[in-house]
Amino acid sequence: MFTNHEEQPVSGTAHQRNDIPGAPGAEPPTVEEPTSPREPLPPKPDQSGPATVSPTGQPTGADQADVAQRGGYLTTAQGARLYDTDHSLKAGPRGPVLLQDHHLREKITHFDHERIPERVVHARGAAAHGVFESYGTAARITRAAFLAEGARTPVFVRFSTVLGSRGSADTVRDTRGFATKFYTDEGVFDLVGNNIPVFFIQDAIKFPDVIHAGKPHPDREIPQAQSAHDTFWDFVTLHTEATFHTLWNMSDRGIPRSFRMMEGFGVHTFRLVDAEGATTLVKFHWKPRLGVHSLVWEEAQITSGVDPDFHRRDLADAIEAGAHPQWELGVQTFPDNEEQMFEGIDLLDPTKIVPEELAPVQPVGLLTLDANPSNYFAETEQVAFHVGNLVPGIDVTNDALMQGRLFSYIDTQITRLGGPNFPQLPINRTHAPVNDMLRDGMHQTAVHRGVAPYRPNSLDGGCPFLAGAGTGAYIEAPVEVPAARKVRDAAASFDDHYSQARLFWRSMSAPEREHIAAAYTFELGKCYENAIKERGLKVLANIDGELCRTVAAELGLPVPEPTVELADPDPSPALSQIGKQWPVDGRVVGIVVTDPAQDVSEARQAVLAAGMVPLVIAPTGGEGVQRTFATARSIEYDALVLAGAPQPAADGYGARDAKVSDDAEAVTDIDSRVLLLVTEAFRHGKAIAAYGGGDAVLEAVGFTSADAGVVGAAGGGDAVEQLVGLLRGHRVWDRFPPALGG
Ligand code: HDE
Repeated sequence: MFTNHEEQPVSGTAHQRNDIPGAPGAEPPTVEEPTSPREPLPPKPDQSGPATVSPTGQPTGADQADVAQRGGYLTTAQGARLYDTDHSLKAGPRGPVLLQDHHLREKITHFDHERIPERVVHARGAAAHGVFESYGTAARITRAAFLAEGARTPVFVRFSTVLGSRGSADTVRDTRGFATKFYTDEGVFDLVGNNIPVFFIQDAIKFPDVIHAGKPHPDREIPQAQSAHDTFWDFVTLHTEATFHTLWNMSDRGIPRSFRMMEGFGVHTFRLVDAEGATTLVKFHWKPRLGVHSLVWEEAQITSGVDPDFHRRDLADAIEAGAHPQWELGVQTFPDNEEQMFEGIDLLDPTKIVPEELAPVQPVGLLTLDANPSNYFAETEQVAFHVGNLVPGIDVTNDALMQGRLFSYIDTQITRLGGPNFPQLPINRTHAPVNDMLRDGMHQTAVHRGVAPYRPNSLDGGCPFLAGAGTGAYIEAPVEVPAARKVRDAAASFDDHYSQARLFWRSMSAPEREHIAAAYTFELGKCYENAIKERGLKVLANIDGELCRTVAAELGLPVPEPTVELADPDPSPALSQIGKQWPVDGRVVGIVVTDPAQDVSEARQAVLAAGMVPLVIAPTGGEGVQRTFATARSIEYDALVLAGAPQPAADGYGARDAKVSDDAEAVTDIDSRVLLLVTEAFRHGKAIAAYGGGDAVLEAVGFTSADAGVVGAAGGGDAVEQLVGLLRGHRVWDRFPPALGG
C-alpha cells in the first residue's frame, strides 16, 4: 500500500526544495494557521517569572521572556533559523537518515536529557508565587527585617505529598509538604514545613528507614503513594514514637480537600533573636483563611482515579480566577530557658505539639498566593528548599531531627539539580546582593570577574569584607552548650509516645473519630501479616480502648490490653476541624439541568455573587454547559443544585441498566449517572438543593428535605442562599453516624 506521500510525483531537486518557505517554486501555505511570523504574546500578568537578579546581585535585565521562546521563527539552540523540524535529513525520501543532521541530533539529544531525578521524598507537588505582608507583631522578638511592620516580601510556596512518585495522585492519604521560600532583602529564608505539626521520628538518623518503609516495597514496587502496606505499618508499630504522626495521617488531616484549606507547621522549635540578642523559642503555624477542610475517604479514592490532579488543578484554578488563597503566619512563643521545656512538653521533641490552648498562636503576617508559575519544570520542579536558609533574627535549635535536615537539603539538591550551582537557577535566586567566593562547578552561569576569590586578599582591593552585627551579618545566637558526654541517646522525655496521641483522640468530634477508626481498619486490613495487625492494635490500645475495640472487631482480632497507663489530658478544641464557620470562597457548586438550553442564570449569578464557582452539568454539551453527564462526577462539587424535572434517560443509562436501585419502578426514567452523582454527594456529606422539579431526582433515590443538608428551594437564588449557609460548615456533619464516644 502506498502512503499519500509516496503517491506524490517525485521530481528531483525541485521537489526537494519546494517545501522551503520562500524558496523558488515554493507552494503558498495551504493551511490557515499559523499565519505569518509574529512576536509571541507577552506572558499573562500572572505568568511573569520571579524578579531575577544575577548571582552577584545585579539585575540581569532578563525576564522570563528572554529565556523562553521568542521571535517569530523557529531556531536551533544556537539561534540558527530552521525551515523544517518534522523530517530528518535523509538520502532521498525513502533513504536512511544522515548522521550529519545536526538539527535532528540536537533535538533528540536534548529530549533524551529532559528529565531530572525526582525528589527522593515530596516528589509530587504544586506551587504558586505570592507575597507575605508582615504585621510587625513579631518585631519585638526578632530582628528579621521581613517580619518588621509593613514589610512586603515575595514568596514561592510548594505543596507536596511525601510518599508518591511525581506522577502519582494528589488525594492519597499522606502528609502534605508546605514549603515557603521568602525572598527577603537579607537573603532567602525557607520555612520547609508540613501540614501536620509533628513528625514520625525524633532523630534524623532514622529518616532513611521511615522512608524506606513508607515507599513501595522494593521487590514489586507496589503500592504507589500509599501507607496501607506491611512495611509502613511494620515500621510505625515498631518505632512507636511514630504513633502521634500516624494518628494525624489516619485522621481527616491525611486527605485535605485542597491545599488552600490546609494548616502548615514549621514542626521544629525555632529560636528568634531580637536586635539586642535576646532569644525566644517559637513554633511556626500557617492558618488558612478558608479553614481546615478535608475530603472523606471514599471521595479521596474516587478522585485519585477521576482527577489525579485535583489539588493541583484546584490551586491553579483558584489563583487564575482571582480567588487568591491566604494564610496567616503565626507563632507560639516560649521562654528560651535551659530546659527548653514548656508546661512539661519537650520543645526539642518533634513528635510533640504544644496545644494552642496553652500557648496561643499569635498572628505575625499574611501570605497571599496570587500568581501561578509560568513553567512547571523551571519553577516548581527546580525550586530547592533548605532548612538552613535562614536570615538574621531566625536561628535553629538542638532538635536532632532539625539538625539532620540542616545537612540533607543541600546534599540532595546536588544530585537532583546536577551540581552545586542550583542557587543560580532563576527560581532559587536570592533577591539580596550575592558576593560569595564560591566558584566554578557544573552549570556555572555567572561570569565572575576578579582574580582573588579568597580573603583577605590584596589583589581585588581586599574585597569582599566581612559584615558585623551592625551591618546585617547572620550571627548564630551564642547559646550555651552544657558540658556533656558524647552519646547515641535521647532525653528521657522522648520516651512518651502516647499521651499526645490520646490528647488528639480526645479532642476529636464523633464523625472525626469514626473516620479515624475506619482509616486504621482500612490500612491495617490491607496488611498481609497478622503479626503487624496485632502490633497495630497494641498501639491503638495505648491511645484509646474504644478505638482499639472498634478496629479489632473489624479486623476480627482479639483486643489487647494497654501497656501504658492511659492519662486523661484535657482536650485541645483547636485540633478538631468541625464546628466552626468558614468563608465559602472558591467552593464549587454543580448545577444539574436536564436540558442544555435550560436557563439557570439566576442560580449561576447567585453562586458567582457568593464568590463560588458554578459548573452547569447537562445531559450533553451546549452553550453555557461546563460538564455533561458523561464527564461529571460528584467529587468535583462541594454542593449540588438540582434544577428542573428529569428527562428520560439516554439509552443504556436507565437506572435499571446501572442497578442503582431495587425500586426500578420509581427510577427507570432518570439517568443513572445523575442518580449516582446525587447519592455520592449525599454519602459524602454535601449539601443538595432542588427546585423546579429537581426533587424528583431526590425522591428517586429516597432523599427528602427532611434529611440533613437537603433543601427544597423556591428558585435558583434561594437554593444557592441555603447552600451557602450549609457550606460554611464545610460538610453536613449530621449525616455521619454519631459513633465512638459521640
Ligand atoms: Fe524533608 N526532605 N526531611 N521534612 N521535606 C526533603 O529535600 C529530610 C522533614 C519537607 O517542596 C528533601 O529538596 C530529612 C520534616 C518538605 O521541594 C530531603 C528529614 C519536614 C519537603 C529531605 C526530613 C520536612 C522536603 C527531598 C528528617 C516538615 C519538600 C527533596 C530529619 C517540617 C520541599 C528535597 C519541596 C524535602 C530530607 C524531615 C518537610 C531529602 C533528612 C520533619 C515540605 O532533603
